[in-house]
Amino acid sequence: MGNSKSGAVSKEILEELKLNTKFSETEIVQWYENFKKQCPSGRITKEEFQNIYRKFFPDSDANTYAHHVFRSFDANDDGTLDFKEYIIALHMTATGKTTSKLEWAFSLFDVDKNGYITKSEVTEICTSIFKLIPKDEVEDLPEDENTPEKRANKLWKVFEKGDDDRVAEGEFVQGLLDNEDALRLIQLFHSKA
Ligand SMILES: [Ca+2]
Ligand SMILES: [Ca+2]
Repeated sequence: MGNSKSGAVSKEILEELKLNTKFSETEIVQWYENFKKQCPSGRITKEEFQNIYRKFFPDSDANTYAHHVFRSFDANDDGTLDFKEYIIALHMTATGKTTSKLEWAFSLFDVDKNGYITKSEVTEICTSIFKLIPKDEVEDLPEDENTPEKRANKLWKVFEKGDDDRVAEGEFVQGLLDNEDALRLIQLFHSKA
């Protein structure tokens, strides 16, 4: 009794997570226990992550989208998600305020991680989001949203930029905060995942 278990979350990570998220110590410890149960190695690989998404989206192709989400969560680019990356991701996507969600969305859309979003990056992510929509639901989409290109065009219009321009994080967040229609186009992933 009283001995700290080697499997427990480290003090250092605990302090950092308390600082960077709104989760309490008890919550973080609980998340950690769940995480260790589901993932004894302490790291989630991209394949494991894609498997989780496949379960959430059994009627569609979630692989490309999961690939991009994984990239946006893998802060240190080592090809796995550790507990810290996992919990920060969870915080941003599940309980974050709209602004922090949009900051995360920016990193999702910034495919090459250069700090700007181009129209081709918007098209790439819109295509991966589109693949999440089950085929029989695609038929019911409004005329101006029924292809990835149309959705990308609609989203890009929000920023009032030319096709060869680029969008910085502040412009991205502000543009979407002011536009519920565009917000809806990128929020599909919050409905189920
Ligand atoms: Ca990592
Ligand atoms: Ca970029």
